[in-house]
Amino acid sequence: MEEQKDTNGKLMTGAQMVMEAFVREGVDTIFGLPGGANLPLYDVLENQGVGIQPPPPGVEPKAYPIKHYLVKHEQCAAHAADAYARVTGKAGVCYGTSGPGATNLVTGIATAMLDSVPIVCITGQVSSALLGSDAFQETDITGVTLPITKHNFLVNRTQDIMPAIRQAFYIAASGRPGPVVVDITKDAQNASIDYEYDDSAVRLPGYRPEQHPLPDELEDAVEMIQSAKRPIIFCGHGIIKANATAQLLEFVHKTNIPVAMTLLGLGGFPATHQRSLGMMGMHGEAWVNTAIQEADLIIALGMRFDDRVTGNLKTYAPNAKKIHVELDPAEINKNVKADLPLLGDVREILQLLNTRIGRVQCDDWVKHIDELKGDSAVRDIKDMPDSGKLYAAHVIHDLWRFTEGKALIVTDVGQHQMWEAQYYKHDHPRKLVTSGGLGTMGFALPAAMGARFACPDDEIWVVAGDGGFQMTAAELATCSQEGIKVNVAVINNGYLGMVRQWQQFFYGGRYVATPIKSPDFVKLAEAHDLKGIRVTSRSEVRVAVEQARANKETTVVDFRVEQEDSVYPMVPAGADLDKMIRRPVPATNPIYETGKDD
Ligand SMILES: Cc1ncc(C[n+]2csc(CCOP(=O)(O)OP(=O)(O)O)c2C)c(N)n1
Repeated sequence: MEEQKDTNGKLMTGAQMVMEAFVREGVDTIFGLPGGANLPLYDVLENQGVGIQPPPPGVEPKAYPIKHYLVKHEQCAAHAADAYARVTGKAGVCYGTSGPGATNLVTGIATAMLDSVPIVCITGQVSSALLGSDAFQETDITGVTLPITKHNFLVNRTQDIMPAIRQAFYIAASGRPGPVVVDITKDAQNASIDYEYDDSAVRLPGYRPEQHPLPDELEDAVEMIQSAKRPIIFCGHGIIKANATAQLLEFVHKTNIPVAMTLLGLGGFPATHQRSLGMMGMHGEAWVNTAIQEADLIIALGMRFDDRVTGNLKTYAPNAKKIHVELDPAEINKNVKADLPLLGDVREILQLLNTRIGRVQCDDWVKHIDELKGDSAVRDIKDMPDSGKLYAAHVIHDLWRFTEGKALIVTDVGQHQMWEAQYYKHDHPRKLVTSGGLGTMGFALPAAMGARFACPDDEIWVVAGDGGFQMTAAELATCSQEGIKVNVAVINNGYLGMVRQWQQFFYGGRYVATPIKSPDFVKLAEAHDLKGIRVTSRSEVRVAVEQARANKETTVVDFRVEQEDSVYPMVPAGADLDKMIRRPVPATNPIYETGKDD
């Protein structure tokens, strides 16, 4: 390609353009791993920051004000970018080289897609002359990621780089957010051209991310809400994404309607609020699921009626009219028929409703739900006397107490994830990072690294199972190399616990391929120049938490918990929502042994 001058009289390469676009998009952190096809993008990171945008005061003129963090596996780069986005609300960025680098990103991309998280993944691609020739490390990554991205681009001309990246950030973050891949051929990264930055608003014909409800629909909603006798509000992930917690609180204070949360909605409404009912669904609170089946109105805010939330659709909330507030038209009537869809930004819609709404006469209903709690407290394992045994619920409950509910928790996937949801009471949004939709084991540790850079002042705890932790435990080396401080609580039960639980309940207790042997996690931490602590009884939990907090380096706490405990309640997959398997009451439960109280 013919070389030309840029607007400052300097040549600009495609790789420099990527960085220039990043600076303008406010990118400060990239997670990735280099290879042949993205080397120009790496070289420019530290050596050629001399583009059209001068660096801010105090920054070396030859370096861009962007820090790259080297991971051990590209999947982890995508998870780190994902968590960065979940806690900041702005797009996270990751890099992978062509071929295996790009395909390693796939699980992270799918995780972000299922939870509507904005990430921009830049992959290196073989040079354009080699495209389609099965060149070394060539993979059609735009083809591979088509169903798991909101959009993707293959860029093989330098002049197309800047527009593609600007569009990628716009698409990733606007409307219902999601991941975008920009695959850039190596020759496009290397070539230099003259370029004038176009800072006009990105316009994409046919893409209309904004929706607004009609005034008539709002009036209908007010009427339905005002005349309800047994209403429930559902707080979904959309509340957190739209930063609508304050508007939801106002709505609840005005109407007095109780609120149930989805897993990803936890923290969108304060867990300790008087009107908070807790989580719904497969491992939701028993009284919540029962109340949903008895409700006469559901006001669903920014959620998508996932099968883990509804159970059997045929019998789901049979008496309830449904108002579904949602940004993505594709979600309306997808799983559950909406009597009144309100399309638009949930924050804006709540603001509009708040100007029209008043108190709803549902005191009897609130009292009834309280009664539904019935014997739940006596079944609650956290309230049992200390029998000398350590239960996962104890660990999470104590972690909540000792961190005063203020830590940012990043979970993996499995039983521990559900116990976290039940026992760590989140009062603030963006303080729980968890893979809800895809349920990706291995997510937690790399995601915690991303959260670390997004929230340097937060106390961060990974809560992971012994199975999932081992999937990405190599990132302990990244924590060590990059000086990343997080605390890791491994809920070590010697099993792929959630699958073991399914085998116990539904496969006659035949534990095929679920018992697992793990390394000594204390030694594993020490092998990475990090700290490790082992805990085998409840009385040791406090000291371990305090020590981990005090250590400067990442600390792994190996909590050796009861091996065959299960998460209750449980709605078997596809069963009616109120047909739950309950934790046996203590006297009849063989796993309890009475011991002296502490
Ligand atoms: C990548 C991936 N593979 C398989 C699964 C299926 N799966 C869901 S939970 C689970 C067990 C998790 O075990 P562990 O990490 O030890 O956590 P625990 O359930 O014991 O808390 C498995 C295998 C998954 N969610 N993700």
